[in-house]
Amino acid sequence: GEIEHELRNAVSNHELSLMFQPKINLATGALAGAETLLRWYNPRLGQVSPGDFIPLAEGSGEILTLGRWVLEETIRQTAQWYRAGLTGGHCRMAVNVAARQLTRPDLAEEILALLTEHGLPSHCLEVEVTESGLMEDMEQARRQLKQLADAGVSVAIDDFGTGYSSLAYLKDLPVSTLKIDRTFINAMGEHQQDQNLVRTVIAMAHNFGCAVVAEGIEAPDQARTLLELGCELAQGFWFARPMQAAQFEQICRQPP
Ligand code: G
Ligand code: G
Ligand code: MN
Ligand code: NA
Repeated sequence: GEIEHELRNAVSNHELSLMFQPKINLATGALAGAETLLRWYNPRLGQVSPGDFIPLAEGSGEILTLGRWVLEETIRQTAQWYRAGLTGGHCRMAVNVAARQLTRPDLAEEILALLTEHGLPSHCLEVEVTESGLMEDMEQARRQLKQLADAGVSVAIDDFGTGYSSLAYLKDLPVSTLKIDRTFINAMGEHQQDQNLVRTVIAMAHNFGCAVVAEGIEAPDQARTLLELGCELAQGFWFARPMQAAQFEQICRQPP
């Protein structure tokens, strides 16, 4: 299709950019980091949503080229902020890694080489993987994530709870963060059962030694409830929308 055709030249034509969505420490309100989100503007197609082009890129294999660009651009930008003293050990950048990237035998080496090249400490980076991404080739994923974690890169499970997968993988993987999917956060106000579900996920995460990020917080009462339930971190429109690098830099400059 036309989108796939145009996507093939997106990197070389400089059509990609990154947005940064802050993550907030719920107890203190301090900035804890950000998730980088890919954006694509094509002169013929206009702005194309990642919800539309990421699945196509996964199917065509182009996700490897896009994913490599996202990793390098995230690490380059974060290293620049790190050198400027804007993002310390408290501020970690999280990058989405697709299934097709996770099944590559040299993913971890590639990421660690980028960190070295740009002079960014490994603790400043987190990779976000989905449950379905893990399931594609569990053995390879385990190998790559272990190599990254051993080197100090954090591993987060994205969209947690939506994967219909067995939870057994949690005990075998070096996961440090669970991100509760926003559909559960959304439903929390309306149904007691959904609040119980979120409470249970938080307790389970803590039992595995993981921190919890609640995604898609859009209202202050959700933030209050999640703090009461022991959730550490929050990401959502109530706190901040995905923003350009220049705006994120401004936020980093503000005292907590
Ligand atoms: O930014 P937005 O909420 O529109 O993202 C829609 C979807 O695209 C989300 O599921 C998000 O995880 C995914 N996405 C955004 N940026 C990236 C990226 O750099 N890599 C991958 N693999 N997925 C991304
Ligand atoms: O699947 P992933 O968690 O990577 O998706 C991130 C996507 O979620 C981004 O596209 C971002 O724009 C979106 N997002 C972030 N915060 C909120 C929110 O509070 N509400 C909604 N509806 N979407 C959000
Ligand atoms: Mn994500
Ligand atoms: Na998510």
